[in-house]
Amino acid sequence: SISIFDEILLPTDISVPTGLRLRALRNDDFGYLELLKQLTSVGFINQLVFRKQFDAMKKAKSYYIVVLEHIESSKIIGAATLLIEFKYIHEAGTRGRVEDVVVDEKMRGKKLGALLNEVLVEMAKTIGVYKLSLECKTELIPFYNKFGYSKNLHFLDQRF
Ligand code: 16G
Repeated sequence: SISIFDEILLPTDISVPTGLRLRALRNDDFGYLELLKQLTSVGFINQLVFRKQFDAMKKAKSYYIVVLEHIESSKIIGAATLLIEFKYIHEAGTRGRVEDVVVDEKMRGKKLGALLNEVLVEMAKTIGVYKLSLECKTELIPFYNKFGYSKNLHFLDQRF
């Protein structure tokens, strides 16, 4: 199988609990979709569509989808995405966005969300982004404050 990014970028100084493995998303990780369903609507995606989207993200070279695998069951029980945007501002800098952070219901309360966030912050620093941001529900603001984020701009969206 193929990884979505070069795992050399994964930090080595963050300890992962025994029985779990931190790695990049792979093109046969269809179970990732089941996990995403715990975050929001996924809809019906077959394996072909999963692969097509994976290939597009891999080609873009800006999608760092990190997953936590439960080794014994081979299940993905946590995931988070670091997305890199290319800019002209800030001396043709890059901006990082943290997206789709989710930990399996059954695995909550083990600080795995914190682990994923620390990993993404480390990776963003290594890549050299000038800022890192995310969107979250009001009740999660105190959680994200712990990883260096503070409330700044207002976020507006429109849905189609
Ligand atoms: C949260 C996520 C965002 C995700 C969105 C999905 C984090 C930090 N934020 O805001 O990445 O895309 O939920 O919700 O994980 P939606 O389906 O309402 O857009």
